[in-house]
Amino acid sequence: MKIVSNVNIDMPWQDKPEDCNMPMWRYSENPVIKRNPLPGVARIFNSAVAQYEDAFVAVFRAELVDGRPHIYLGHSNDGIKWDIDENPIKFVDENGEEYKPLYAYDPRLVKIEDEYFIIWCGDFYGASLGMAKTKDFKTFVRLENPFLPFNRNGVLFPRKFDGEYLLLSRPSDSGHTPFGDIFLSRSKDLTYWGKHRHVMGSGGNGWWQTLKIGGGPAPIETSEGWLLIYHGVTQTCNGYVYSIGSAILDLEDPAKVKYRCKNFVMTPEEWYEERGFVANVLFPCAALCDDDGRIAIYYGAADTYVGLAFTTIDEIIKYTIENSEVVGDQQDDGRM
Ligand code: BMA
Repeated sequence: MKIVSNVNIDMPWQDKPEDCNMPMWRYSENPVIKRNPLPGVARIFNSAVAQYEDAFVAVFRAELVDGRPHIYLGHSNDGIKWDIDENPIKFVDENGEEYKPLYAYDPRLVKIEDEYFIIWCGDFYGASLGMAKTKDFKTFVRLENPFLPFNRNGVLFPRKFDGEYLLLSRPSDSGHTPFGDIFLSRSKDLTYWGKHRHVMGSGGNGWWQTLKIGGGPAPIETSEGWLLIYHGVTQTCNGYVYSIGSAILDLEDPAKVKYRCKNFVMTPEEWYEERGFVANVLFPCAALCDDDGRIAIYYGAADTYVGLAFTTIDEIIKYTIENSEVVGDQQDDGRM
């Protein structure tokens, strides 16, 4: 299996424990970011990591002591111990004027050619996608909002397709959204987005994802297709439960689902996933992968902590294919 890696330095890793019978396993020292990580910040979770030069950078969703989320920058040599800036990232607009999001959460961080893009959910008269780019992690240029409200879970593909950027998103409402499918949109200039396609819906036979789904880390390119790690939500009498799932999208046309795992690959089990500000939430936002096919996933746990989980490309692709059930995803006729 070939993989397009995004890391060429040592990255966090632990081999699969012998007693683990799932395709993804947790870091034994989780959570990697604990409560009250810096003055004025109560919790960090749902955050993204990437290699920058010979180390790692992170964009953290930091929930302040007034309850509002903002994005903070962090640096780390090993991807585990983090130096986190004391203040939120300062954005400028394309004219160099300061731009301060009212709030910003659930950032993804994606490198495309020599630029890094941060995509988050912010306020544009309701929950909407925000986007910024940087080359040096010093100047962050905020771009136009890609879509009208309401939308969440914006995830760029790590390369262009015939000169076009591809963005996954999940149209939503402005609250706790009891529905939601993943869509794909294209843009030549990161300003005007179109050629929208439906990728996959909630539901199917996997009961863990019946309510809504949303993209997670930037998809990983493999010879089998694009590995999409995402979150799926089910509703219980005690509230929503967020698990992690996997699918493989067509390499040339990622709006087509080749395989979709009917089982979750990870679901809340540990104390830091079941107990916190919002219990029972696993929210993956980033995946590091090296040339050996090792994958390290950063996920938010219970809207309170950052956790790390591992898999390998062979393991997760095999599990996804063996347990695949593509249900109701390819019914585009007369709808596009
Ligand atoms: C979603 C988002 C996530 C959060 C999740 C569970 O709607 O707001 O940031 O982790 O709810 O509370």
